[in-house]
Amino acid sequence: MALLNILQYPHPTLAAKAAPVTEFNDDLKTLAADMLETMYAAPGVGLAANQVNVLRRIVVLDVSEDKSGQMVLVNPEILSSGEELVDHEEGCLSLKGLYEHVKRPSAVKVRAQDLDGNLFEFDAEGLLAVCVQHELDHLDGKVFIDHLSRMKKERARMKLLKIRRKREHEREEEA
Ligand code: GNR
Ligand code: NI
Repeated sequence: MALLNILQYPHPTLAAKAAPVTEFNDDLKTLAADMLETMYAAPGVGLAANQVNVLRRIVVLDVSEDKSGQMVLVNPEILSSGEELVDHEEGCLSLKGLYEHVKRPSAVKVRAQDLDGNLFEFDAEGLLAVCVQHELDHLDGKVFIDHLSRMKKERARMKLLKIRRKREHEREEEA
């Protein structure tokens, strides 16, 4: 098991499209285990392979409060989305410290493969639905602020720079 480095926006890998997984081998299982460990350590409720510099369609998730809900989605797809939209405040391990409201369908039907390549489907709502959509966006090179209007996105980018400057300053004070 190993902790992986989480890329920070705007790293180019975060803007790239991940390719489908075609080989369900031990490397894939190791990567998924490392991604879960990295997600829990962060801590976060989801992680997409792009965020650890791997351009393959792999997502790990756990929206439970006691680490009991871990999921690995390989080649995930949204089969259908509900009509209703909900507004949820999102954060991202690749835009640390930034939180913005994003509107998305409140429910989605998902199809994915497991680590052995077996297909499965599930219905997601609530935080799981938000998270699944957030992670699938990553696989297509999209981050949550890409859902904002140009003006709000620009403001969010400025906020992020400010957060990073403040962090850097605090780190200097400590040293
Ligand atoms: O840990 C995370 N929390 C979160 C909160 C609201 C909406 C989406 C997320 S996903 C995020 C982890 C992450 O960056 N996954 O890509
Ligand atoms: Ni994210």
